[in-house]
Amino acid sequence: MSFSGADTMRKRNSSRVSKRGSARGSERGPERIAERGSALVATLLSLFLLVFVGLTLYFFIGKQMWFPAPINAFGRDLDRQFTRTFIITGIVFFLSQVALAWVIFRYRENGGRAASFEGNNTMEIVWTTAALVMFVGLGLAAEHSWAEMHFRGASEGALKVEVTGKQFNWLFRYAGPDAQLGRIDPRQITESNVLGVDEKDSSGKDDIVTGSLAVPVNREVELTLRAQDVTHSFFVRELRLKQDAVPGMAIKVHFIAEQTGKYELACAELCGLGHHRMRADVLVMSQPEFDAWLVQQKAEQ
Ligand SMILES: [Cu+2]
Repeated sequence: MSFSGADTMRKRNSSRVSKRGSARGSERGPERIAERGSALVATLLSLFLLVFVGLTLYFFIGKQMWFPAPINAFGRDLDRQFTRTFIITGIVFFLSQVALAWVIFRYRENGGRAASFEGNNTMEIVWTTAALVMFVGLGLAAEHSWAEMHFRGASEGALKVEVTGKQFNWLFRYAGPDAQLGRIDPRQITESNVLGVDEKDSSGKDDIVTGSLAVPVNREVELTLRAQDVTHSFFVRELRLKQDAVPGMAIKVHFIAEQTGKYELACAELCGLGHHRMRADVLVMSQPEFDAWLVQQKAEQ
């Protein structure tokens, strides 16, 4: 605003104020604001940004409300990738927010003329390239773990378990002594044959259906995920494993749990009113314990 422009503005403002006949002393109001500028607002906004950045960093670096420790190789890989991503995006976040706070304070309104910018091609190219390099680089760094999980199947000796999600519980099916799971025929689903194991397939006669997922420690497990009604999602935090179970599909995932214990399988797809209670125990145990568990499950059927 030029000197004469500011003068005109002041005159106009004060005449408007006097016309309205407002309280005594207010005629000097607009002038005082112009002198002081927006120092208070700019300072508060900059401070708020800095506090907000500090709190965000505290929650991420201090690992407040974080994941439990992983119990498999894939989980550790995924955590490393997670950390890499957080360090890079965290530095960008920190620098850009602090720069924003500084710009808000440094270029606050102070009664002067407003500046205008046209844009800067060099800057555009620099940050677009930086973002591209960052995303492609992170993708390449994760390529090995991704391929390990999605492109390589389970090895020969893996324990095969079928997992079925339905509103609102999980069911697990183990092969009996014949080591073969019987065929599934949805038309044969009844109250006593909840999974619809085909009566005509003899390999299904000795199958064992359970309500918990028990697996031997340090042995590869191959899961085949199915869904009977809507899409559900198989999620075990400690395995860092999350995979949708989709009606009409048989999706395979595999893992090796390296630590015995009891973990939680939670459905991670909002699948209906009872979604919140769609959970099951994942029991990682020694091979002898697992064998005994399976015998006991069979006896209970
Ligand atoms: Cu569900």
